[in-house]
Amino acid sequence: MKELLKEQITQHIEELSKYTATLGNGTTRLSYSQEDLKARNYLKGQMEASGLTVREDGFGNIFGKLEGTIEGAPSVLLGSHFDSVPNGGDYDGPAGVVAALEVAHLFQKEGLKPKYPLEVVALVEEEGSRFGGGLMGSRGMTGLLSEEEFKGLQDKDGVSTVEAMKEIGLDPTLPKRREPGTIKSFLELHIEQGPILEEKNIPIGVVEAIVGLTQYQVTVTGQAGHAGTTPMDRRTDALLAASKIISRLPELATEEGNGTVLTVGRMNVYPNGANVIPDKVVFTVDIRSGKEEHVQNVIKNMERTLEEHNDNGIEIEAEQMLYIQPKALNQGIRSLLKEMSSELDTPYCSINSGAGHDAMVFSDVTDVGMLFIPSKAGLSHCPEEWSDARHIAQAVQIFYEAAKKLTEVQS
Ligand code: HGY
Ligand code: MN
Ligand code: MN
Repeated sequence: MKELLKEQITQHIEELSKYTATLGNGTTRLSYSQEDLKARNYLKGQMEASGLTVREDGFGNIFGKLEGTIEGAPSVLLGSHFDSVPNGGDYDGPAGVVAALEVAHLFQKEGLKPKYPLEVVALVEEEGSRFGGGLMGSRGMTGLLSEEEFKGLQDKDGVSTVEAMKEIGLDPTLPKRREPGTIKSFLELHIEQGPILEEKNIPIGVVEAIVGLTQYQVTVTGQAGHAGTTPMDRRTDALLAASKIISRLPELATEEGNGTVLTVGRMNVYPNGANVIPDKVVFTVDIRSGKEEHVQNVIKNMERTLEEHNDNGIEIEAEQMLYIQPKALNQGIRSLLKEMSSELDTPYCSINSGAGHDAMVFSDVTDVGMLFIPSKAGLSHCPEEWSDARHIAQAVQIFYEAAKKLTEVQS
């Protein structure tokens, strides 16, 4: 079974990797893009082929459901996201969606009759690459993102979520928020995106906790001017001010210590002309730590740093796009995943997540379990990202055994 499963997984990943706006230079699959639509149609086809009832919600999240024998019972939900960062890898998100597809396929092949429904989900906009913030599909489902906030989101060209959905034929009027009582548990496979499992040569990580994270969008405003005729002492240069701020921010995380990290990952300069003094700079600040107090401290010190530079005509605004506390995952499911790994003679270890995941959002409303598999050279969010289909197959088998218990398959 393993070899066939591995082949099937490889095929899924290869097919999904074609749906990118940057073929040959990593996966760029933004939410509600043409690449999203192609991946969406593929995933829906695979769900239907496994006998699942397929639907989409008002965010464009895709669900494939195998009904249970208990009428109206909550689902055991498995899945991950299928959007990407710009020029990202083939596995961040899709590894988890593909694993969920294959668990459902095994349920169909074995003719299993679960008491509780088994449901596969492919989530949108986890990365926030198009509309900012991130974890949009799962936050929308759980009510962490309101309908108004969702409708107010726009991409860098001013296209709203609702307009973008309609452009690929999605219906934003479909039900959005999912009643918490309709999810019995949530399982997510994800690539580790770090070096630990590979260095330990262990195929499976059982995730114990996920870091807390926040993301800000900072706007620095100055005055545009002519690069040649404006004396140096008469400038209000937004890019110069932003550069001074950005050079200081990473030190705030280093000074906080305890594994706290800070990243300025995206920056736009306006009007972006070589002979024009910039009048506006917009950049992002991503702060994470295992303990909430460290995130809070860095936020406080960042705000103080911004205040210090808010002078001489420079104006600074900081908008919080996302804030999620650190999350410990469900003890019962962690134990179940360890037990199933042992029964399958699959080596595993406990691990914490430095990356954010939809699992951390669902942990507010249901019991959540998460498995990691090794990332080659610990690389992710880049075209070099790679994981072994054999490890995905091992995770599928663990989830398959766990899902049989969680859905209370009738023997
Ligand atoms: O940013 C993250 O941790 C995830 O890849 N969205
Ligand atoms: Mn991811
Ligand atoms: Mn990611």
